[in-house]
Amino acid sequence: MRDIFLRACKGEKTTPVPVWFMRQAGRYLPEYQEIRGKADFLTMCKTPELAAEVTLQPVDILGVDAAILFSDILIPLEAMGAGLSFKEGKGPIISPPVRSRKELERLHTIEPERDVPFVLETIKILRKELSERVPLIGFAGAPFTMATYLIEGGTTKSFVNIKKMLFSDPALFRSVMELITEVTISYLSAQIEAGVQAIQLFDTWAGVLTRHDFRDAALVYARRIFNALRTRGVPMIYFVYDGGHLLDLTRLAGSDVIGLDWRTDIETALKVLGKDVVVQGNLDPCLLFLEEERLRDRISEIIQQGLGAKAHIFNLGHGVLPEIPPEKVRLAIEMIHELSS
Ligand code: 1CP
Repeated sequence: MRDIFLRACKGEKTTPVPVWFMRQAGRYLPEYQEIRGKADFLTMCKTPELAAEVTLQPVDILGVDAAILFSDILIPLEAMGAGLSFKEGKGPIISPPVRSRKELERLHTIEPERDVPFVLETIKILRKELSERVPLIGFAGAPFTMATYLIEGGTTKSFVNIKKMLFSDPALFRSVMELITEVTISYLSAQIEAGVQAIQLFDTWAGVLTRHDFRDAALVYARRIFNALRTRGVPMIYFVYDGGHLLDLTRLAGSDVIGLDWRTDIETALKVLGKDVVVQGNLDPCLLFLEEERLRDRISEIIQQGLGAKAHIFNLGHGVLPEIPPEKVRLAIEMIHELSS
């Protein structure tokens, strides 16, 4: 198996640097669109053959060094008893949102084999298909990010409902977080038992918190998850989007790898994190619109900065956008391999 991704996770400087992209399976790929044209998004997530097929597409088409399970961070919320739907062009809807203890009491912990069997089946298919190729990454949303969807009822710009609960009813907020944390530990444990070889915790919205509140409302729960999973022996990645002001704190969560969004360049991040850290990132996804030579310069700059870390996994600073031409994504991956060889 091509194992440079796993070796880098463990702190080895590899030649070339491994690369995978967040949302590498998705709407920018015509091959994804073709399957998506026949099945809605949730059906794709819940049909192991389809989920496995789109997971493999970027491995076949782009030559990435790791596959990431095709699913969504919101899948466990439905398994906990929340209503989940995706409105075309509008994003996810959680109905009803959880804003009282009574609403929380309708939710429950999960038994992954019973409640999300399709995720485990997808992982088993993928491990067979990928055996001699690249490792498989599993993932979950971090508790704060999951709680934003549960409490807001969907995507939000203001985060007013979750912050209102955090500050006006901290006991209820804690109960929500404890339930999600417990669910996430059993969900990720089941993914590891089914065969994922690394895991990433996505904290997409924790960046809306001050340092003070990040510690109490996000970090403690993420740390609990990493602590619980450490003995399982798979590398763990913590990605806080828009978390430049939180970098020293994210390190305290105890993951093996720190994911960086594009706002903080690696050199600056390492001044805060120290050099004894494995970093993942962090090309601004929109830089993939650059013409080839300029893109090469920007990729090269990131690779150079990554050399200052203990090890570096190349990624985007957030997901691939649907507007990016797939040839450009493929070209970027070739360049990353070439420039780090
Ligand atoms: O085809 C479609 O219309 C669905 C688009 C789509 C896709 C391809 C959604 C809806 N989710 C996904 C897949 C997905 N989501 C993956 C698959 C693996 C891969 O990376 O290739 C992963 C890891 C996620 C994780 C995810 N979902 C996050 C965390 C990462 C991030 O992007 O910050 C979040 C926040 C979500 C929620 C979500 N899923 C989908 C939408 C439209 C949203 C809402 C985003 C928002 O609230 O703004």
